[in-house]
Amino acid sequence: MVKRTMPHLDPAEKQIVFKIVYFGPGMSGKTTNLLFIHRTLTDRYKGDMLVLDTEKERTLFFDFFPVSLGTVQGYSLKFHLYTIPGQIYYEASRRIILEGADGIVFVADSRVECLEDNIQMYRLMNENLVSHGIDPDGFPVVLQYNKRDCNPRLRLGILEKELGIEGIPVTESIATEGRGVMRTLQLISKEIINRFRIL
Ligand SMILES: Nc1nc2c(ncn2[C@@H]2O[C@H](COP(=O)(O)OP(=O)(O)OP(=O)(O)O)[C@@H](O)[C@H]2O)c(=O)[nH]1
Ligand SMILES: [Mg+2]
Repeated sequence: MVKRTMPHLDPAEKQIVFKIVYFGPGMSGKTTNLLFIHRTLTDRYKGDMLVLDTEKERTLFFDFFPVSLGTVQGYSLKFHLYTIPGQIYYEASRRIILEGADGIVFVADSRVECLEDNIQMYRLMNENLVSHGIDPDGFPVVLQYNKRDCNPRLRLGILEKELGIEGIPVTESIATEGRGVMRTLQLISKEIINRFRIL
């Protein structure tokens, strides 16, 4: 049976919480995306950022922070942003962090030598979703081609073609400069809210 994901409704607190997970291979720029978002938002919209067990730039469990995005019919809308550890042997952590996700930003590494890592991690992500009872078809995912400043780089469209996922929303970014980062967050938020409306 395919489980429907639901955001976390908290009538007592009058808030709706959506969970967004930044997924992707090791070193693709997931933590860099979150750090930029955290720096960019003013205090009114964000909570503290939690960066757990980071050693030499690698995420060993997860990064997290909450974002507030105004109110809808008296409910405050919150997004909880998480990153997963991209190193291949942290599969168990990825599985735990993905639980209850309402949407995913897949941060791909545009360097040509990363083609296989991107494909492998995307497939692992889909297997992970299925293990949580979620059908990857129709689940909100934005594909972010990060590191567009690197050369030689993957041409746009190659991952969608290799993975058979044509039609998914795509962004380009240079997370270290913040380019494309907020646009990616806007896109995934929109995807999640649109889906929530029709559920
Ligand atoms: N040139 C370039 N470097 C980037 C870009 N985004 C991130 N980086 C660099 O890539 C390295 C890895 O970035 P992280 O954000 O730590 O990668 P991650 O995806 O969180 O990696 P894990 O936690 O190991 O899964 C860092 O040195 C970043 O500065 C980019 O757009 N261009
Ligand atoms: Mg990281």
